Amino acid sequence: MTKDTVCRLCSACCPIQAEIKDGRLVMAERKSSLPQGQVLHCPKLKAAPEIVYAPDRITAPLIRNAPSERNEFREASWDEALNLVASKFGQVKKEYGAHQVAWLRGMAADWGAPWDYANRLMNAYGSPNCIGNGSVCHVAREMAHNFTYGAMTLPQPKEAKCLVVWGKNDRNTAPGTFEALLQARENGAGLIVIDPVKTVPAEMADIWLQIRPGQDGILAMAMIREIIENELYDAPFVQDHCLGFSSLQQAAQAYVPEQVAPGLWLDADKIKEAARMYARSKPACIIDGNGLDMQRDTFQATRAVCILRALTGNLDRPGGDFIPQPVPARDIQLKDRLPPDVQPVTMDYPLFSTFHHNWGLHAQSALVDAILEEEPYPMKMMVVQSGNPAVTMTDSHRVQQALDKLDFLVVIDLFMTRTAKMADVFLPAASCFEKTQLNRAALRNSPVILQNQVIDWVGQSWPDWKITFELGRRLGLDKEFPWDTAEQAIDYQLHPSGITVQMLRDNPSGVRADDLEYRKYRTQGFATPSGKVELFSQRLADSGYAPVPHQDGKKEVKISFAHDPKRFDLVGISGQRVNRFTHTQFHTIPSLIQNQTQGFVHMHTRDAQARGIEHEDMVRVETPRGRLRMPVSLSNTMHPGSVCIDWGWGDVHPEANVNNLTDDDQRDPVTATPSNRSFMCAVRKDE
Ligand SMILES: Nc1nc2c(c(=O)[nH]1)N[C@H]1C(S)=C(S)[C@@H](COP(=O)(O)OP(=O)(O)OC[C@H]3O[C@@H](n4cnc5c(=O)[nH]c(N)nc54)[C@H](O)[C@@H]3O)O[C@H]1N2
Ligand SMILES: Nc1nc2c(c(=O)[nH]1)N[C@H]1C(S)=C(S)[C@@H](COP(=O)(O)OP(=O)(O)OC[C@H]3O[C@@H](n4cnc5c(=O)[nH]c(N)nc54)[C@H](O)[C@@H]3O)O[C@H]1N2
Ligand code: SF4
Ligand SMILES: [Mo]
Repeated sequence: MTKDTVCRLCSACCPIQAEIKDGRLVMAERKSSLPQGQVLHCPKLKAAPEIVYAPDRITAPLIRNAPSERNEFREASWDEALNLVASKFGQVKKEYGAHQVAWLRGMAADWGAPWDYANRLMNAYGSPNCIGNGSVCHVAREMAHNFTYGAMTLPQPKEAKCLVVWGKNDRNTAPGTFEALLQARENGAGLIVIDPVKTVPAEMADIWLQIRPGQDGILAMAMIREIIENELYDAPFVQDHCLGFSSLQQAAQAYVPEQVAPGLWLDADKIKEAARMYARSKPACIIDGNGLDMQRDTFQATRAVCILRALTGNLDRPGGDFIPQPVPARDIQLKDRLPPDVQPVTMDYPLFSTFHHNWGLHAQSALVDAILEEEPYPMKMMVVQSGNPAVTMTDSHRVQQALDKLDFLVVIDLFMTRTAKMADVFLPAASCFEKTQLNRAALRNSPVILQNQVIDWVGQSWPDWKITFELGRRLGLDKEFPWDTAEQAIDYQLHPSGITVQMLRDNPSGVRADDLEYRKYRTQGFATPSGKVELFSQRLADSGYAPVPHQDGKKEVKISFAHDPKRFDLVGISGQRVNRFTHTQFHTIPSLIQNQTQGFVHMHTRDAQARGIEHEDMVRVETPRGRLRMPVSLSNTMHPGSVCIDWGWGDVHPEANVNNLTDDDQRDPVTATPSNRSFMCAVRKDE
């Protein structure tokens, strides 16, 4: 039997068809508008049955044997495990206050309804500390879009005449978008790729800017300057719909391509050519990605990229960058239930913590601060849901110290991760194929596509919604969690839209809440305080941040450990994602590891020779924070002076964790983003 659903093995949320035989998942395939031979297949999806039925998957609740015995568990019933967790929630609330319990969310259970349920539970219980990991993912980028034109745009590559791919590799991370890019290329669209690594999109590009890592804001400012100087901007749009053009023009003056090019490792002519090509091709869209995230100036750099979209008049036009049409839904987070006097631990990042009504709090580093430094108050207990912070959060050593310091740790996951090994209670979650769920991609923009349960829960595992609802009821929140099924909860949330689960099941390719509409700003303005695109932001100025990006005229962004260039002489890049893995996941799945047992440090031949390193030699990479060991792969995909380190091996190989190297002291002042992505490091042969 074939069933329609959405895959959530990574955040691309591809619509798929699952083949079910005797109640078991046997195969799954992405749906695509392309003819069979051209469809981009996903190895993770192909391995779905292996993942779902993996022998090392944990499918029963576990309780740690004794406080001193880490990673020693006994199986328990759901009743016993949940009652224990609920009693700890009660105890901490009574002795210290509810705010000393945190709920930390990774990305795997999605940021739509499952995120709302976790927030609902914590808000009703009385803790403001439900925290996501978006400061190192796209939430920081989303805030920059928001502060510029009120929403995060969706690029429309299919109809575009020119595509700018800025720090994104959809070939590996979002196959649907990559297919659209291929189609646009076939229709003759130009392609500009901005990436320090020669990726597949970079190889296909008309112009590839192999930028020095972490310097994207400077490049964007140079492109802005080139566009303004040559009057290539959309003057009527700027005049009617943008605020602060003269401030922008003034700030951009400092970024003369000839002057900034050497620091960017680029040719001035190529920068100018890219700026002109983008500005002259109408319509054009910018596909921005995680290469802009995890940088110390992520907010201002992304603002500068967003401003390019506005200057060229490409906002909310077909083939440009679409302002989404969110589906009308109930806000079910119950934020109004929080006691007004307790601040969240993320209070030092007030704009980031409040920029969106239900995105919640994503300055995850602040949680580690609170645990270790007990400021603004200590943290006694934490629930980690669908994340592996011991490996994926910045400066792993520090994070592990923090996890260790907690009185009580609950982990909701499918596998015994390095984080889970530290747990007092492990609650086994069902995989994405075992649950019906409303994802953020569906809520953020029409059409709504349902993630559908296609197989039964494996073993005694439960879907995240059920774990949250049952825990809520044990905390006395029966009224807040009246639902027995995911369907009831989704119907309640979607009520304002008139869309029901049944309608979504009847229409697996999605249901629209309203008609598609472009250039909505003509009647509605932009969702900013001024109603215009804010090239200059008074809100930022009022909070002491630069109202125009890079207005200080500095021609270099200092990345981590740049203070000691003699000792740390190479730029380390936390590797691009490969299509076989999602972060730390799947590194034990045989068909995905393909006999590879570890990651590689990708290094230019010139840098290797200078250090007496040969292909596959074992090397040590060091920063002031720590070190990792991996073999080298000699590669001309890198610029000399930079090394790309494979990401995600840290769960199976603790000594191969990129976050052993990263630094959480220096953060983007607006979004608390540390530079997990790029940092200075030293590489030498490991004798
Ligand atoms: N140095 C460096 N650091 C990074 C990154 C990087 O590129 N370099 N990337 C950053 C980014 S963008 C992100 S988003 C984060 C990701 O950080 P995490 O969210 O911590 O990433 P994962 O390793 O994917 O961990 C997800 C966990 O959820 C479990 N899981 C899978 N499905 C489900 C489910 O349905 N329910 C539950 N309860 N659990 C589930 C998986 O088994 C896995 O253990 O890492 C960030 N950190
Ligand atoms: N297969 C797979 N798919 C995934 C995930 C996964 O782990 N595996 N994770 C999901 C998640 S949570 C996310 S956030 C997305 C991320 O998806 P993408 O945004 O595509 O993320 P990456 O591939 O990490 O990085 C994109 C590109 O940025 C480049 N880059 C690195 N440093 C810089 C820089 O300083 N400047 C510029 N301009 N580019 C730079 C990298 O070389 C890389 O090619 O993918 C999602 N999809
Ligand atoms: S890219 Fe692959 S793993 Fe990610 S959602 Fe799509 S099919 Fe699933
Ligand atoms: Mo992410």
